[in-house]
Amino acid sequence: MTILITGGAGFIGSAFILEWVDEVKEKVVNLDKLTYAGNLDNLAGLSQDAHELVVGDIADRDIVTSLLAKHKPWAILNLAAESHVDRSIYAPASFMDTNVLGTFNLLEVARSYYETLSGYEKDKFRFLHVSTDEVFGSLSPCDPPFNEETPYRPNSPYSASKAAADHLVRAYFKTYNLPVITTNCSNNYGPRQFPEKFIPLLILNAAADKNLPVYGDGQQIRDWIFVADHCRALREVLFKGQPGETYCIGGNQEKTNLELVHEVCEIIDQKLPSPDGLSRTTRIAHVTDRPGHDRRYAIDDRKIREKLGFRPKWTFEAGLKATVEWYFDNPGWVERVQSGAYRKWVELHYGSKNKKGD
Ligand code: NAD
Ligand code: TDX
Repeated sequence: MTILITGGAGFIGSAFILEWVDEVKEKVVNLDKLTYAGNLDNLAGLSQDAHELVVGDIADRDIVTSLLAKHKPWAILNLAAESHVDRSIYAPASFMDTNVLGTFNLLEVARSYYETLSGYEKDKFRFLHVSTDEVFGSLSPCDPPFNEETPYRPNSPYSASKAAADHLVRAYFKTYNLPVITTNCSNNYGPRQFPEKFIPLLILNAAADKNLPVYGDGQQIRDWIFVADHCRALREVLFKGQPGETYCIGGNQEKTNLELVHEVCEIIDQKLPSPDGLSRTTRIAHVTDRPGHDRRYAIDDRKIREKLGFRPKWTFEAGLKATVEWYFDNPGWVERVQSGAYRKWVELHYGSKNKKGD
């Protein structure tokens, strides 16, 4: 019994694999291109019997075809993506290559593979596509949260590329009966998240007494879910979800970005008082806003609660503390991730925002 996961060296993929190996105890084949966001440190310690890494591109038809023929997985989980909104604004092309064309290639190869299956193997097969709530666009403060019926209105090249992929996935169910399921999850946080994303960026900047860059007025709202809860939801969907359906996953923990910064500062001030004795909140720097910045995301997760019995376990307070602890306890991981390439991104992105982000 084997599953094929794509993008398993990234933040969510590695969390999923570590838990899968521990709890489900089935072998995972992990197809990952190892872009700047893919990190083998995330998977250190796994045996070759439990986890087999294949370095390659989901858009490569030959690699995907040979992996399916060799391992005959009962499920494909597609997590590989270019995932950072700001990078999609600077350079959208790789988002189209991976998120749209890569997903298209996986679907095409999966369709051919599915046609070779019969009986129990055919009934069991699933293609689980991991998507985001960003495809639904932006909510006003009083709008009801997103649910599975919300129309798609993506606003960034990233969310537009994920939306395009989601539409292809849907079409492969309607047209070819490929047993696909799509999940749309809210913002994840937790250990091993690349520090271009807001929460690890805040933790590492605060710990180093650097400025804390907040886009615009900081009143944008995100619904935060701890990564372990997202991974558990994915397992539930894989085992119990209905082909052709979509499931919204959220943490039910809406926060403005400024509230979030204050909570990170409070934890770090307690853990490591700053040399000048001032609260880290004095380092908040309002910088130029992200173009097309979505104002609010929120998830109505009634469907996954009622149909699959899933509800998140982690409170935001507990998850944030555990996340801060992890970054403090893993300076080697942090040091290796903050490579030359990452420093270049910080210079390019925050340099153009009055050098406040560093
Ligand atoms: P990440 O950027 O941390 O990891 C992405 C992984 O995909 C990396 O290991 C990278 O090397 C790999 N990859 C990139 N292009 C590839 C290609 N062409 N072929 C093979 N591998 C490739 O991303 P993440 O935060 O772990 O997100 C994983 C998935 O979950 C993405 O599809 C993302 O859209 C979705 N998602 C993320 C969040 C979030 O808050 N992080 C929320 C909802 C949905
Ligand atoms: O320096 C910053 N300052 C700031 O104010 C950064 C990096 C972000 N922000 C804001 C932008 C967002 O409102 O913080 C919020 C969160 O930003 P990100 O961590 O970049 O996440 P977001 O753009 O919301 O997208 C994330 O959640 C949905 C993931 O990156 C996506 O892959 C996922 O689909």
